Amino acid sequence: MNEINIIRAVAEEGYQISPEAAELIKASDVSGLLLEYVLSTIDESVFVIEAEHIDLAGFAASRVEGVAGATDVAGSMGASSESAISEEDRNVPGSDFGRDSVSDEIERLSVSGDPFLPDAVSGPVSDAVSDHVSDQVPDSAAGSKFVSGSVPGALPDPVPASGAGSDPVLSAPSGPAGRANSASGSGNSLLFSAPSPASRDRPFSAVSSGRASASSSSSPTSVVRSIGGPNPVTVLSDITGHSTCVGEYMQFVQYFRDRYSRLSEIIRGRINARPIESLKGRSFRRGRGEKGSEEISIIGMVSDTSTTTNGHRILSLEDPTGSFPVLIRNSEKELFELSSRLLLDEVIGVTGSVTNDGGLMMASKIIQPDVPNSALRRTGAKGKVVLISDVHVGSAQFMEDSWLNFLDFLKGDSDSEALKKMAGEVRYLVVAGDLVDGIGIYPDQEKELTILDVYEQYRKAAEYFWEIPKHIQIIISPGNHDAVRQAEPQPALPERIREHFPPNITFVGNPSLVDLDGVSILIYHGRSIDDLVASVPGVSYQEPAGAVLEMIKRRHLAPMYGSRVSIAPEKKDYFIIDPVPDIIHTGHVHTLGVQRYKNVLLVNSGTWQAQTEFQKRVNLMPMPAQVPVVDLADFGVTILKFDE
Ligand code: D5M
Ligand code: ZN
Ligand code: FE
Repeated sequence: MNEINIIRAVAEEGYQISPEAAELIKASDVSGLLLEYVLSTIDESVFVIEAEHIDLAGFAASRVEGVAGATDVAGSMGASSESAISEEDRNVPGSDFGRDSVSDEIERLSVSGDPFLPDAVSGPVSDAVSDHVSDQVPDSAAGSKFVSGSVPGALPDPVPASGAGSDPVLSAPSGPAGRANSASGSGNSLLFSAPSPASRDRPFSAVSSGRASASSSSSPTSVVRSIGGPNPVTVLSDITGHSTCVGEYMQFVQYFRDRYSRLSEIIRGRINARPIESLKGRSFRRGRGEKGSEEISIIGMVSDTSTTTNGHRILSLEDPTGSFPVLIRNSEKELFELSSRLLLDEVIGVTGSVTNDGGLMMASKIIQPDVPNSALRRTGAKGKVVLISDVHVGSAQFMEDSWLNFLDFLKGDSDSEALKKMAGEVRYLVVAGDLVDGIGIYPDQEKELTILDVYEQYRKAAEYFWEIPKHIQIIISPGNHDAVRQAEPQPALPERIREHFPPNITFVGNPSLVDLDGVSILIYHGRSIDDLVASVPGVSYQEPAGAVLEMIKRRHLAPMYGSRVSIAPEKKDYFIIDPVPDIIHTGHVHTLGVQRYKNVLLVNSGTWQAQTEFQKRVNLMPMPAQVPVVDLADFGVTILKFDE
C-alpha cells in the first residue's frame, strides 16, 4: 500500500495517522494486513495513529495463531468495536492498554500514602510500586493534545475562503470520532503510557514547555460586519470567510492551545495556578508534625476520567507542560458530584494537595470557568427579538399552517390586538439553524421529504422570508441540515442560496456572536446538546436550556471534542463563550426551554417540524410552533403558540 492509500483507509475509519506510522506500515511486506490489524486493535480513545500504536510483535503473533485469528482480524475491519485483543490482554501491566491496572496502583499508592483518605489500607508503599507508578505517569507532555499523540479529530471538509460563489458541501457528517461519549473512564489512556522516545523527538515538543503562548486569534470583540439603520446589526464573531482549517495535524495542536489558553485565562483570574510541569519531581512535604500539606492549584484539560476500585474518581488533567492525575474522594459529596458531571476536554482548575511522593493530587476544590455574578444588564434598547430555529422547510413534517400563522403575526395580521401590538415592537428575528430539511442528512430521509432538491427547499424558504416586513432585521445561521459543511464552526449559507433571500437578512456562521442594538446574542445551532444529554446527569431533551447552562459554566458551546459534533480545528476556538453574551440562543433538539443564569438569558427555541419517524423511535417529543419573544429592554420572555 502506498502512503495515500494508508491515509485514506485510516480516515475512512475515522482516524488520522502520523507520517512515521504510515511509513512503518508502508514498509511492511504485508502492509494491507498490518493496517487491518492496527485498525482492529487500536484503542478507541486514539485519534491519531502514531508509530507506538503499531504493535508489530502482536501482529506477528496474530499471524502465527493461524487462520482463525487472521480471519478474526480481517473480519473486524469496518466494525471497529470488535477487537482482536481480549480484555485480559488490555490489562497487562506495562502494555499500552494497561490504564486500569495503573490507576488501581495509583489508588493503592495514594490510599496507603495519604493520611487524608478515610479508607486507608495499611502498610508502607513499596519502592517497586512507587517507581512503577511514577514511570507510568509521563513526565513530559508526550501523548498530549498539546504536543502529539492523542490529538483527536476527523478531517473536516475545508471551508471555502469566502462563502460566496462556492458550492455547498452536502456531505454526511465527517468523522468518527469514535470515542465513547460517556465521561466515565473511556478517555485517553495514552496519558498513562510511557512516552516513547519517538514522540519526545517531535518538533512540536520544542514548543511544549512553558505556558501556552497568548493566542494568535483575533480579539473576540472586534467587529466583523456591521449594518446601520434603525435596527442595527453588528457581527462580532463569525467564521465565515475566515476559515484557515485544512485539517492538518498541527492545526489540532493549535486549536487545543487556543482553547486551553483562553479558558485557563478565565480561571486564572480566580486561582493562582502553576504549570503542571512544576509539580513533577517536587516534594510538597512540609516539616514533620505539621498538619496538612501545601495547597496548590493547576489548570488543565480533562483528558481522562476513571473510577478506582474503592469508588473514588481519578481525573487526568493536562496542560501544555504535562499531565497529572487528580483524585476526587467519594467521601467529599459535593466535589464528587461535580466531578461526575465533568466532560472530557473541558478546562478546569483544581486546588488540592499533592501526595508525598509527588505523584497524585488530592482535590479539595474544582473550579469551572463559569460567569461572574453580576446584576442583569440594562440595555437601553427597546422592542423585541423573536427567536426561532429548526424550520425544516422541505420536510413532510414541516408544519406549514402554523408557520403561515407565525408569518401573519409578524406582518401584524393577527386577530388579537395584543399580538398586533407585539408584532409592531418586533425589530429582529433570529434563526438558529436547520432552515431547511436538506437531503442525505440521515438514511431514508427522502421518504420524509416533500421537496427533494435542497435548492428548491431554500427557494421555498426564501419565499416565506420575503413576506416578513422589511423593517425587521433577520439573522440566519446554519445547522446540521443546512447546505454548508457539517464540521463546525459552519460558515454562513453560500451566495448561491443567499441570493434568493430579501435584503433585510444577515447570514452568519454557526456559532456567531451578534450585537443587536446593544444586546449581544450568541447564536449556536446546538448539536453539542445531544452530547450533553448523553453525558451529563440530569440534562434532558425536555429541558434543553439545562444543557445550555452546562455550556456556560464551561464557557464553551461544545466542551467534548469528537462525539457528535465534528469540530474543525480552526486557529481560534469559536466555541468559547467570551465575552459573556446577554442571550445564548440554541435550537437543534426541537424542544423549547428558557432559563436565566446570572446575567445571561438562555433560550432554546423549538421547531416547525412535527415528530419524524426517527424521533418516534427514540421517543423525542418535539415542541413545534412555539416562539419565544424576548423584550430587549428587560429580557422578559413571552412564548407565543401558533400550533392551532
Ligand atoms: O435534530 C433533532 C433532534 O433529533 C436532535 O436531538 C438530534 C435528533 N436526531 C434527529 N435525527 C437523527 C438521526 N438520524 N440520528 C440521530 N439523532 C437524530 P435535527 O438535526 O434538528 O434534525
Ligand atoms: Zn432540526
Ligand atoms: Fe439540527
